[in-house]
Amino acid sequence: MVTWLSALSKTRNRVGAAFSRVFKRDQVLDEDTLEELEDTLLQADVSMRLVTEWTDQLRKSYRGLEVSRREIIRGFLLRALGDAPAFEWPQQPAPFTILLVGVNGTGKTTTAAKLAWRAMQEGKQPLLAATDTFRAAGADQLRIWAERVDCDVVAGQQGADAAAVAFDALMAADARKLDTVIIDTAGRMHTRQPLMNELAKVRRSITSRLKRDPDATWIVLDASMGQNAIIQARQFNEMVPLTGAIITKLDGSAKAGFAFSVIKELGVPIRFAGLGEGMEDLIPFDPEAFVDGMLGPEEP
Ligand SMILES: Nc1nc2c(ncn2[C@@H]2O[C@H](COP(=O)(O)OP(=O)(O)OP(=O)(O)O)[C@@H](O)[C@H]2O)c(=O)[nH]1
Ligand SMILES: [Mg+2]
Repeated sequence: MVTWLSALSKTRNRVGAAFSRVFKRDQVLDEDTLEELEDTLLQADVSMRLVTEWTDQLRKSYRGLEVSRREIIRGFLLRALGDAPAFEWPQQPAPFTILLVGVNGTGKTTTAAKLAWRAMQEGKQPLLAATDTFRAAGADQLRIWAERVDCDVVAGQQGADAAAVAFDALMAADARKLDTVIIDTAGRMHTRQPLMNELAKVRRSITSRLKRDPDATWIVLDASMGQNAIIQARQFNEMVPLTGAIITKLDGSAKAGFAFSVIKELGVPIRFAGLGEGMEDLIPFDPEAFVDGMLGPEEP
């Protein structure tokens, strides 16, 4: 199993040197050090607004002081990740229905299967729904993963109406008394209006069957996209109101700093994070582990 510390090594390598210079207790916090910190945070895809906010606070309060700054910065970062309680698989309503959306290749299909596996670890009985009917391979890929996690799957034929497949899956969940439905959707560019309309239709179909909106609509964001992911997410949010995000491929990215923008600028909690390709590498988002992974272990 991949750890936060190893998954975040690329981001940490990028920002580590600047952080460690800021943290040195015996050195006065001078303007050069602060500017270097600013630059490296920007390189890690923390937004300009947040970087300026943090360094301004450091400048105002701590310049020239010989204080332990690690805890101060750790505090900024943790506060920026908000105080949303960790996700817990709810008992009600049933079937708890998760709609996964996002641009092409971000990790939706594998994430759907990994979520099903997680749900099963929590004693849930999930059903996977493959509504990626654009390509035959879309459904096949989910079927293979579903087999691996030993989870039922409802899949549409190639070319079938994605909204109808979602509807059928919810009916099947009722018939089989399954308590959780995880709906994979085809990847789509946020700029392609017909495809975005189709996604809105999938959501409407879920709403009409459940008589309520999907219980979770999570956008799957690829960490290597950095700030671009925020632009995509805003467009998705217009068509299908998002209630959370999943960040995948943190292990391959040096731009993990965009996670702060997901919470601060998009205003949705990060529910899970992908730290690797294994089944167990999709784990509940843990703000403290994330921040410590970014800062690295405390130096003696
Ligand atoms: N290293 C790493 N790879 C991941 C992670 N999550 C997904 N992947 C890989 O990303 C690739 C794409 O994943 P898919 O699940 O097929 O992505 P998708 O969003 O369903 O793609 P489309 O359906 O084409 O839009 C696969 O090779 C996954 O194994 C992760 O957290 N870390
Ligand atoms: Mg897919």
